[in-house]
This record gives sequence, structure tokens and C-alpha cells, in this order.
Amino acid sequence: MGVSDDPTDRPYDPTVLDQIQRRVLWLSTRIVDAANRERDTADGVKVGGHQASSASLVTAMTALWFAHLNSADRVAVKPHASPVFHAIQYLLGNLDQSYLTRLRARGGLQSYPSRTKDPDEVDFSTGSVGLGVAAPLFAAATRRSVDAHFGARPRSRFVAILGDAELDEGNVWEAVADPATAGLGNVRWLVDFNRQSLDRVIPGVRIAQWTGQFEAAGWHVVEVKYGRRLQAAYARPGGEHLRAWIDAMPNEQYQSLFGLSDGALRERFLDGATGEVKEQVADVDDDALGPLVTDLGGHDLGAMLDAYAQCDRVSDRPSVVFAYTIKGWGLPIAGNPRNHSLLLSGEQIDQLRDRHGLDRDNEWDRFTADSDAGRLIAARRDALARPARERELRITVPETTAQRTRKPLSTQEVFGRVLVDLARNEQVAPYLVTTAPDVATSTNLAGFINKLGVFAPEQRRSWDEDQILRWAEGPEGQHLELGISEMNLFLLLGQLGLAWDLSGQPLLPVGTVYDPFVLRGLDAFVYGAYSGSRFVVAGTPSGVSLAPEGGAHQSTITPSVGLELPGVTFVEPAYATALDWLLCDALGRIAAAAEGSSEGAYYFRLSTRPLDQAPFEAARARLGDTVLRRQVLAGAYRLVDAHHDHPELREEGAPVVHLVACGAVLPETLTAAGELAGEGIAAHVVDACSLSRLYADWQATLRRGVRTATNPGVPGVLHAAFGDRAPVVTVHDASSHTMAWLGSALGVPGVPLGVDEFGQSGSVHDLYELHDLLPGSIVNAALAALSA
Ligand SMILES: Cc1ncc(C[n+]2csc(CCOP(=O)(O)OP(=O)(O)O)c2C)c(N)n1
Ligand SMILES: [Mg+2]
Repeated sequence: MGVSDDPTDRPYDPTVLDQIQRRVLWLSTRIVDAANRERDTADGVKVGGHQASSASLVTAMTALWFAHLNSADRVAVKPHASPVFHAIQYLLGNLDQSYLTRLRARGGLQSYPSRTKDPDEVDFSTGSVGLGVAAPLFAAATRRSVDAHFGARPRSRFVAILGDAELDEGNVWEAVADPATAGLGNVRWLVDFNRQSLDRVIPGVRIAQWTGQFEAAGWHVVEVKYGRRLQAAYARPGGEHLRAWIDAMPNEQYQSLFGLSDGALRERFLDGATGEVKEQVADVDDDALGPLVTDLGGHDLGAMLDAYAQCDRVSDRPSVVFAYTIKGWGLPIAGNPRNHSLLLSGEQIDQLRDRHGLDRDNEWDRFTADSDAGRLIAARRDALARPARERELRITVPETTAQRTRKPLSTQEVFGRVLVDLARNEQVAPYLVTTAPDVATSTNLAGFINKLGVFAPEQRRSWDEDQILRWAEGPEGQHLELGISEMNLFLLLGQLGLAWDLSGQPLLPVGTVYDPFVLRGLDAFVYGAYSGSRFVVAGTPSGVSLAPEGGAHQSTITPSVGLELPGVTFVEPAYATALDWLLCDALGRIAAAAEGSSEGAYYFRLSTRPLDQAPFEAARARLGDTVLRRQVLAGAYRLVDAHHDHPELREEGAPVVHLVACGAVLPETLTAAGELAGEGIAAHVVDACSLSRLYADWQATLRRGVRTATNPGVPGVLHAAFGDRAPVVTVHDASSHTMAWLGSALGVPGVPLGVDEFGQSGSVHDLYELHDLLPGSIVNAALAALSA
């Protein structure tokens, strides 16, 4: 690419920008230094931070924030460049100076950019490499659909700044390949192409492969390879030999030049070179040769700004810029193959401070307001100021869609019905958006899709006259279909759930996935939860209850994920009305978006096993809707009260046991309770429809006790559902471990039943028998619990 030397092409004075980038380099290096050399953590654990990875991006990020971005743009920053980001925010006046010495301290600057925990405004959390790269792509896909439904908002560029080794993560390519991300002309990826990862200099020259992959996916690729000095050398007669020599040089050889000087550098550089190449550098002094042959474009402000401008001229597809950089640029550790976690010594820091013309009294200062840099920064601060965004949707989500049925129903079927009913609700429907990784129809989203259509940027002609499923695609569609990538599902859900912030429009996102494959998207699920995103995801079908499907399709550890993941509420209802209440409530909470709430995402684990609804209707008649709904939302209710059904057992003082079940296994549990009653044992049945809420309530009570050194009681929810103090049997179509804590929570003996092996194909009966989930086993477990 050509570098324009005409300063009138650019609105900023290059010498001022250069002054700013030097300060950014100093501050980002010193932020890490202070955390490591000046803070006593008293625990012997290294603090760390990444001076080399940060330095690598100083030029590219200075050019972005001080000469390119505007207030509508949103940026994901490479995890290990967080010190550069914070240094920039500090210079812009968006971060108090006190934070600069608090990198990686509690309440200070987080190790990696964090939306929810950093003191300055982070658009995308990053840290698990690859995810922060893909997130802006899905934010842009979200924006495309938001613009189509709610009117175009000021155009944003969605930028990801990534390390070159992040391209090794498969999720990056899943995101690039999905048709849902095609044609997003407002996406920019900026690759910090320093040819080093954590362990090593990346072997070989991979740029051609990567360029080919991006181009095959329809991306616009820009390479910023050489700086001005090298470009000038190439332009001399015979300069093409020099260029060909450097172009073909293996990374390892090129990288080794950074540690050398003078004669040794010349010798290494020319190792194996032809006479023509030698001739090209014959007149270059020894001390000028190093700076010349290592003059890469990623450290040339003008070259970077030109690359950004070049991307802006391409509006019909995403752009990726490969900026050739030096890991550790401007530091004594530049290009060192081991520099990923190297830290400058005190002496090196002193020398660097000197070189930047600073001393201990002014080393943390901002530029003064009356300096050229100060004036530029003040103008940039104004240009980057963002309007406030509204989190909340001011709508009323109904408490129920009043599902009525006489026939047995599965939760998966009810889920589809509730969404269809909400799609008819004029207040709620506009904000609903569904998504699935090629499982929309098999997870019961077909009804919703029939009503609200599939999103496509342009109207597409349908060639298929299906009477049952109308797959109409166009800008009005509210279902976003993905290819089979659960990573992409959770990345998209995560971004849909942040649309209030990143696209100025709160939404009600709902995704579906086969429950076992929640694990396939798990890191992106964690990422969404950590980012504070709000959405509903339904994992269905689940457990061994999907019986004939068998084997690895049987999820057993997913409830643990739902229960243990912060920011996620796990819900596994069994009955239609309970699911209806819980789903409406979840969407209502997403709409209300209470700030500071610990609940963000809702994970519904569903089943295709049809269940008779009569037992729930009986509990409803006994408790009334108000009490029952309150208990369902709190996480557990007494489905069967043995003393109510069999008053004689109470009168006789019969032994009492609690059978607690979750989801599809309730029929067997009810039968077991009946059999126990026949044997003179009062077995109450509790439906634990949200283990998360039960567990959270128990923990909150315990923690209060721990923190105030008082005896914790039984929390309210458990008290309401369990009343009597009696042994428990837990029954779950999932790992027996998931509910095994209930005995402790209630302070009674407990016997957990569940699925602790990889599954078989078979009928529900066959498989419940195999895993001791039939009524006979539950009865035996109850007897064991009673005798414990
Ligand atoms: C998913 C994941 N795996 C591993 C790591 C540990 N890790 C952090 S940085 C890094 C290498 C990054 O290299 P690159 O992206 O090229 O960044 P650079 O520091 O060279 O700029 C690794 C393996 C991580 N943060 N996330
Ligand atoms: Mg790298």
C-alpha cells in the first residue's frame, strides 16, 4: 500500500501524534512497571502485565484514538494491550491518575479489558484470546438487524484489535465463515502482526494463508508492511532485491535481528543473501542498518492512518489490516523471542524515562492544556464523547401467556408456544429476536419463525412452498439463523444482550441449542455472562430423556454449568405453567434490566418428554396461583404435600421424606411418592424448577452467617418448599452431583440419584432403569435416606 507523505492529507500534525505515541509507550510501560516493582502484595505471587505486547500496539492505537475514531465507534482491545488502552483513556482525561499505579490491584485496572470491572469505559471485554476478536463482528451483525428494525442510527465502526496468534483460535474462523457475518462493511480487524506468540516466534510465513482465508470469506485485506525508510530504500535502483530478500526471510531469522547491533546485525541480515542485496546496504552505516531493516509499517503513524482510510473506502465487506509490528517496540526487549512476559528492570526504566525527557516528578503527567498535544487531545476528547444509553425497555411483559392443555406436553413444546404467544403481543414482539445454530426447527422455533420471519439484509425470494414452515427471509425477519456453531450462537447472544449499549437499542434475545452442545459454546457463554449480557438460552432436548438419540447427545454436566456460572440463572421446569411463568418473568427482568442485578442470562434446560399436567394443576388448586407462582419463581414448590393427600399419615406420625426432582423425571418421582404412601411413609414431592435460585438463596444465608459470625438458618425459599425437617432424595436427569448439596442446605441426610455415566440409546424406561431413576429405585433411596 502507498504511504501518503502529504501532511495536508491528514488533519493531524504527525509530530504531535508522534509525541503522543511516545507518551503512550512510556505510560503503558510504566503502568506495568509500577504494579510489579512498587507494590507490595505480600503474597509472593508475581503480578505480571505485558510490556512487550503493549508496546507492539502503541502506534496503531495512538493513530486510532487520536486521529481516527469517533464517538459512535466501538473497539475491542487485545487483552495484553490493556495498559495501552488505559494510558490512552488517562491522556484523554477519562481515567483518574490514581489508577495508573493500580494495575491488577483489587478495584484497580483489570488485567484485561473488562466491561463490568474496569473504571473507564470498555466496549468489549477480552482475555480469552479469539473471543474479543469475534465479538465486534457479532455486535455489527446485531447493529445491522437493529438498524433494519428500529431505523438507522449513527454509523459505527466495530473494531477488533487482535494479536496475530489469536488467529490460531478456531472460533475466529467460525465467526468469519458464518453467512450471518457476511458483508458487514463497518467491521475492521486490526492484526498486531508481530510474528510472536507467547512461547515463540511463529514459525514460517503465514500471511499468505491468512490473507487467502480472509479473501475467500469475502473480506477486504490490507497489509501495512514497511515504514517510510524501507519504502524509500526499495524505491532506489535495485531496491527490489532488498525487498525480495526481506519478504522471503523466515520470521525466526528476521526476528533475531532485533537483539543484534552493528557488524553482527549486518552479518546475520546478509546470511545467505545475494551480491545484489549486499550492494543495496553497502552504503548504509552500521548503526543505521538496524533501524532501516526493522522499519515496519505498524510503527509508522502515517501508514496506519492511510490503512484505516483505505478501509473506510470499502463499505460492502469487512476489512482486516495486517500491521507489521515489533513486539516490545521502543523497549530494550524489542523482538526478543522470550519477551512475552519479560519486564524491564529498574535501571532500564530509569533509562527509558530519561530518553522520554521525563523525570520522577512529572513522569505521570498529562500534556498541559496549552501545548499542541494538549489541544489535540482536548479536541479528541470532545469528538469521542458518547451520549448516554438507555438500558431499560419500557414495556410490560405479561406474567403469563396462559397455556391451557389437557394432553401431556413437553417443556420444549411449551417453550415454542409461549414464544408464539409473545410474538402476538404488540408491546413485546418488536423486541424479541431469536437465534439458533441450525437447530431452530428441531428446538421448536418454527412457530415463531412462521410469524416473525428470518432476518436477511435484503429480501430473498423463497423457492419453497412449505405449508408447515414459512422460511421467509428479509429485513423484517426477527430470527437470526446461524450455521452449526455453538460458539457463534453464544457470541451472538452475548452481543444481542448488549445491544442497549453497543447499538442503542435494548432487545429481548432468545437462543436455542441442543443441550449437550452448550458445552461446545461454553467459553463464549462464559464470555457473555462476564460481559454482563442479558439473554435467554434454551438447551433442548437434554439428558437421557431424549432417550433414543443416545450416547454423546445426552447432557449430564450442563446443569452444573448453569448453576455455577456467575451471571446465569439456571431454570429447569417440568410443567407448562411453571415454564410459562418463568420464561415471561425472565424476559420481564431482561426488559427491566435492573442495574447491579446479579442475574443476567437465563438458561432453560428443556426436554422433549411429554408430561401429564394434572399434578401441577392439583398443586395449583391446593396453593392458589399467587402463592404457587411466587414459589415457582423462587426456585421450588411442593408439588405433592403427602399430609394433604394422606391426612392419616400425619395423624399416625408416619416417617417423612422429601423427594426433590428437577425436570423430566417428575413422573417417576410422583409414582415413588405414591408407593411410599402405600408403605406408610409420607413422601412430599418438591419440584426444584430453578436450582440456581435455591442455591443462591442458601449461599446468601450462609455468607451472612460467615460474615457476621452468626448461626445461619434455613433460607426462606427452602423453608417454604420443604417445611418439615426430613431426609431428602434428589432425582435429576443429570449428574447426581448437581443436587447433592441439598441435604447439607437442609441439614438432613440426602441420597442423590442421577446420571453419572455416558449414555446408551434406548427408551426412556430402559434408560431410567439403567441409571436408577425408576420409581423402585427412588423408593429404595428414600428408605436409605430414612435409615441414615
Ligand atoms: C484462550 C486462551 N488461551 C491461552 C491464553 C494465554 N495467552 C495469552 S497471550 C497468548 C499469546 C498471544 O499471542 P498474540 O496474540 O500474538 O499476542 P502478542 O502478545 O504477540 O501481541 C497466549 C497463548 C489466553 N489468554 N487465552
Ligand atoms: Mg503476536
